[in-house]
Amino acid sequence: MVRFGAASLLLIASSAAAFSSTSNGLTSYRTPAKSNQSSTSLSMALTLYGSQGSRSPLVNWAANELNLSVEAGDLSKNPHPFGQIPCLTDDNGVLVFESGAILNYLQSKAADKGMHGDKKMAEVSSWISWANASLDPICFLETPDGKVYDTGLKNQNKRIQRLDDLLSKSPFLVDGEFSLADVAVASYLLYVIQFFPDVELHSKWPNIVRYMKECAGREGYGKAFGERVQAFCVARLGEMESGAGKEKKLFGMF
Ligand SMILES: N[C@@H](CCC(=O)N[C@@H](CS)C(=O)NCC(=O)O)C(=O)O
Repeated sequence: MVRFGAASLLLIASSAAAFSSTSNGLTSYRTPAKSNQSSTSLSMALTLYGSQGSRSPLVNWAANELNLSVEAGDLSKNPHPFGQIPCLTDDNGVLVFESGAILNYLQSKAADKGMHGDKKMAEVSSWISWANASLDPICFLETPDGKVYDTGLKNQNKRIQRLDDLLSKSPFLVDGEFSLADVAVASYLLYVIQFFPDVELHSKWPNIVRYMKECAGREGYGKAFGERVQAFCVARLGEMESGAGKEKKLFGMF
C-alpha cells in the first residue's frame, strides 16, 4: 500500500507549479479548514484528520459527492491507532481508519438517508476494496521500505486493460452513474499523473483517460483537491487525448 511519505510528497511539490498549494498542506500536515468542507450537511459530527498532500482529500471528495459535511480535525489529536492519515471520527465514539473503510462508512451514512440500495452498496464497496488492494499497488511501485519509485501505468497491465474495457461500455463503474466506486478508483489514477506528470496513458487506455478527465472535472474533486490540482489534471488529460503529450516527447528526442 503506497504511503505518500516525505519523499513522495517532495516529488509532487517539485513536479509542477500546479502543486504549490498542495505542498503547503503537506509540510504542515494540517487540512485547511475551509477548502475541504462541503456546504450542505446531513451530519455535523464527522471529523477528518488529514492533510492536503496525502490521500485524505479523497475522503473530502467522497463527502462532497454525498453532501456530507466534514470538519477538519486537529492533527495533534489524531486518534488513528498508527498515527496515520486519513482518520475519521463521528458521533457516539465512532472511529474509522483506512481510506477505503472511511469511504464505506460515508457510503453507509448516505445509505441511511435512503440514497442507495444493498445491490449498489455491495458493488460500490467491492470497487473501493479493489482500488486499495489491487489498483494502488499497480499505480505506485514501491521499494521494500515503502518509498514510491515508479508507476506501473507506464507498461501494459491486464487489470488496467480490463478496467479500460469496462469503461468502454459504461461512463462510470457502477450502474453507469457516478458513485464512491469512482471516487476510490479515480483518486488513485489521478494521483499517478500528479506524481508522474509525463506518463502517457491514452495510447494504451483511451477510455480510462476519458474517465479520469470526467472525474477530475467534477466540482467535488476540485473542492477537495484544490482548483490548481484539478486544473492541472484536466489539462494534462486533455493533452493526452489530443496527442500533445506525445508530440512534446518527440520534440524532446531531437
Ligand atoms: N492504507 C492506508 C494508508 C495510510 C497512509 O499510509 N497514510 C499516509 C499519508 S497518505 C501516512 O499517514 N503516512 C505517515 C505514516 O505512515 O506515519 C489508507 O488507505 O488509509
